[in-house]
Amino acid sequence: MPIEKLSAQQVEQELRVLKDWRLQDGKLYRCFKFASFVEAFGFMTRAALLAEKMDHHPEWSNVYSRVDVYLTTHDAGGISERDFWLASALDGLV
Ligand code: H2B
Repeated sequence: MPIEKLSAQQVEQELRVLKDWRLQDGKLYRCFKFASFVEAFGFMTRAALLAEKMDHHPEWSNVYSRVDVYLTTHDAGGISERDFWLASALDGLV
């Protein structure tokens, strides 16, 4: 069963629950800030293992203690439920 892109209204509704996330450039976006590079990298390590388990991977960049995460589903050509699953799972890691 192919994963489906969510409608703009569905995305808006889901975003009401995930307070720290917003839409940016058609992707789900959150900036994670940590106390140090090591903490940021620890988060990225845990996130990478989780992403691999879920077979859904983040687009991200790291500068020192900051990790910018962008989620989208290439297979669906937009944001899907999988992005929201990963977003809440990432929230659970901090
Ligand atoms: N991650 C993300 N973020 N979007 C995808 O569409 C996606 C993925 N697809 N991880 C998966 C892997 C797919 O490319 C592989 C072949 O399962």
